[in-house]
Amino acid sequence: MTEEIKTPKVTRRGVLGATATGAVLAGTGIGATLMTAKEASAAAKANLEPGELDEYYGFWSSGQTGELRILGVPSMRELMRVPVFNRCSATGWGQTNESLKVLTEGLLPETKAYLAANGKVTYDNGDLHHPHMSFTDGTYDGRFLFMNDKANTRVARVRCDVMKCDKIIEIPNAHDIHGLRPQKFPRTGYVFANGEHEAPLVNDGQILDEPDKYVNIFTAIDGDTMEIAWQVIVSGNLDNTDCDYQGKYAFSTSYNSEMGMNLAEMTEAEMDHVVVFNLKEIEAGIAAGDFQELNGVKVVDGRKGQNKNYTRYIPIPNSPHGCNAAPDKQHIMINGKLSPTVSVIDVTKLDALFAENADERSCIVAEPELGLGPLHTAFDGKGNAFTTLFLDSQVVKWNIADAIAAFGGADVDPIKDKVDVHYQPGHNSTSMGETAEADGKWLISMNKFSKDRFLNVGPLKPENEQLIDISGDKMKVVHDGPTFAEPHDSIVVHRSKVNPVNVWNRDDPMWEDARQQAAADGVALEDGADEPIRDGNKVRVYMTSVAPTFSLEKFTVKQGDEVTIYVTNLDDVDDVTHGLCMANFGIAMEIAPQATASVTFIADRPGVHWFYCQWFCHALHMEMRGRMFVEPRAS
Ligand code: K7E
Ligand code: CUA
Repeated sequence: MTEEIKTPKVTRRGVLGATATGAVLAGTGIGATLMTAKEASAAAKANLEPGELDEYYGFWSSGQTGELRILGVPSMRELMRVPVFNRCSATGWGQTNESLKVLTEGLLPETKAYLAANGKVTYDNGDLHHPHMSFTDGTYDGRFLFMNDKANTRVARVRCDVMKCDKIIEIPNAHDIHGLRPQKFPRTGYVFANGEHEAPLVNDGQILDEPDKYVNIFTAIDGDTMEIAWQVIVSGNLDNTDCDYQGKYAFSTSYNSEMGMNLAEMTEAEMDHVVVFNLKEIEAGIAAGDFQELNGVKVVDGRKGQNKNYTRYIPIPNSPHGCNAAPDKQHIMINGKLSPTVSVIDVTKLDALFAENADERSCIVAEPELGLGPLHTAFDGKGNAFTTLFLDSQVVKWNIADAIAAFGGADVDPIKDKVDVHYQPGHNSTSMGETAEADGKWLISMNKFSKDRFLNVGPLKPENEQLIDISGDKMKVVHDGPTFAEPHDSIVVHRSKVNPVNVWNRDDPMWEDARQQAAADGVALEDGADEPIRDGNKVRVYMTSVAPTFSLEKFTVKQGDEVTIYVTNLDDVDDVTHGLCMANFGIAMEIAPQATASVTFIADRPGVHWFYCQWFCHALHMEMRGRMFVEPRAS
């Protein structure tokens, strides 16, 4: 394939004649550096004109829906849904061979056996809470997005060049991955993942009511290979996590330091803790052989009382939840949840905890009382922090330096502003706020309830996300945005950091299996084959598509054949995506420009069956169809 195909000269947007300059600039990634005077002056303008492009990408979780969503910020327009842990009818995610490879290759053997016993090859649900981008030197680098699945103990990666998931791994030993963050410095590097729910270390049905034999596991994954680097056994459970800007420490909150098995036991103690992980010490311990190997993973023991330098436990009131590193590269906020406080850790005081066994609380430099139910904190890069108050239904803006001064006895109120949100906020996020380049323009408040804010759609209500202008002294709610279940978290990334392609590269590894099978069959995917290729009762059909036709108007197979259809989309103009839907066979998939996709099924239905293109592609899109003829089984 030629270079021309990889960088099409004609964009559909250009053809349609809509503000083509902006599109071309954004598409090349130059847009951000060549921001117009209008953009620069409108620091906090939420309403975009039709055709205007957003300044930021928002990458959103979807909780129990299991997908990643992409929004434009500040318009809050939903731009894309990227299926990850879920099944997707539109794209064929969970059905195409390419997606099934991603969804199955990282599963543990016992999971595959469990699924097979239930007639499945993979899970079709997930609970995606925390999407975060890879870092280089303390800021986003536009390579990958990483995200957790609390429902089935997995971690996934999405490629930012094509915005498709390319890796999913199941985490052994741990249970129910919740908190997840990529290493900020020097790069990602590690992806840290918290197992939230306690279980016996060897969970084979021998142990139930012996809580002292239950553990929780902290996992470091290599973000480049998506292999597990190491794990740490901890005391107490693990909730949210973050890491510093030095590449030295990671942090995880624990709301169940009690290791309780019911609500009363879990909330019994006034103080819980945050675990500090010493990355260099853990690496050194593993190099020195101080680990046990469990399910193929090197696991070190970082529990309390081990007299090891892998971990320290900082007492925190009371069932802490969110864990957020400030862009000043010095402070980590631990959000108190049942305590009205946020505890501020100074990372420069952590070395003494490990080297000199200093008192664990000596690294706490502020603990401002902010209101009821602090869950998560975001930052503006100007020394202020923004904390969600779940019970108060508010966001509170407070000054970090003032909070430290007040903790030292100065008579200063760190709280600068409070704003009502609707209703009950969980996470919040600010523009570039979890990087060293926090720019203090926008805050998203992700609220768990919308109640009366939108037209009533029945007992199940949408959630509500609110866009808040934080560019001035006072916060200003400027937009309500209903969303479906359930956005826990988001990141707001300047568009200069992300530069997806418009058209797939034919060399992409995503369909390597198809490429190899075609080569073995003596077929080039780009040419297709005039006749199905028979291999016992397996039949392979190689088609191409060019709007508005498939290369085959008909093909014949036998009842009971295992049929694999490969479609290679030869169109190379952006946005000319085709589909293949095999009517009454439950088969549908998306094939974007220059991509190959494939799907396999048993053709156990004799007769004429139409396949059609289900992605609108042309004025003659309805005519883009063909016939599969299934000859009846000889009786
Ligand atoms: Cu919803 Cu990040 Cu899972 Cu807090 S977590 S609210
Ligand atoms: Cu091709 Cu619609």
